[in-house]
Amino acid sequence: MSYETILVETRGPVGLITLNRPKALNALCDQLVTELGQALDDFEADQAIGAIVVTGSERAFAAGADIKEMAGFSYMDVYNSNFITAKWERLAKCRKPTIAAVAGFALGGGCELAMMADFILAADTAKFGQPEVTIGTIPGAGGTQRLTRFVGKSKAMEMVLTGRMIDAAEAERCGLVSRIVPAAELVEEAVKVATKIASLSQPVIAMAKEAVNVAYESTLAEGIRFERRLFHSTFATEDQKEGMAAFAEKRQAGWKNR
Ligand code: CO8
Repeated sequence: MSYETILVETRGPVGLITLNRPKALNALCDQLVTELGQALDDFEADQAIGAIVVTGSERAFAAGADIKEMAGFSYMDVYNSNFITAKWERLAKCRKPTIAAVAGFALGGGCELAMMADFILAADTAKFGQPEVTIGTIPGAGGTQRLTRFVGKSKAMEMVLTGRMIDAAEAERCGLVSRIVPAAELVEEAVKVATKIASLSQPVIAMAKEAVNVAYESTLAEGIRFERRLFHSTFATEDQKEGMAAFAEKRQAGWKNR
């Protein structure tokens, strides 16, 4: 499939999607979000792909929703079209592991998109912010919810109410990103981490991801119960037998993804 606003490639078992609207700092126009969703659908359906990396340019992961595109929308336009519909949430719905590799600006919808990935690897140049209030609106793709869960109420409130950007170091301190790497190594490092994940048992990885995500949507007791059920389920897989046998026999496991 050919795309106009993203670049799509595979690096071994990793699907790599690069947001590519350089003149608009990768602003998330409707076409880009549609194309991103299609590329994610394709990688999800491809059994050879075990993990997905989404990245942008050195200057910007994405500077938000496309302000010029949405500026003239009326209430009825956005209500009737359910603007920010399910397709904006596509990344959050992936079953395969996803990494956002962020350099430069990740603002508004760009920050929200990065937070939809399983984790964020940040370049030392990364800048995160929810500046929507400075243009007369509020975060609309999970910013008030996911950011608050990641960084806590106080910092989320300050960021959402003032639009202040935080740099990579502050983002790491407050738990928004998993770690920081030099900008020149960002994509290679993200692909390396994704390759490591993709080299493991895909169904077991999917269960681990599902269990962590439940921590955001349930009580501790429910989450622990859910985790235990999935943990027990791994003992029904061939890969649990293979992984533990390989450990005992001091050899590499040969995963069957079953
Ligand atoms: N939308 C459209 N165009 C943009 C956007 C954007 N969000 N951001 C930058 N651009 C364009 C600029 O208009 C400019 O285009 P042109 O050359 O034609 O004038 C080009 O990109 C380069 O930008 P600047 O000249 O402004 O570059 P600077 O380095 O001076 O500034 C900034 C960089 C600080 C990032 C600045 O561009 C900026 O403040 N951008 C807007 C950031 C913002 O407010 N983002 C929030 C948007 S609202 C939002 O995201 C709501 C979320 C709703 C859900 C989305 C679901 C994913």
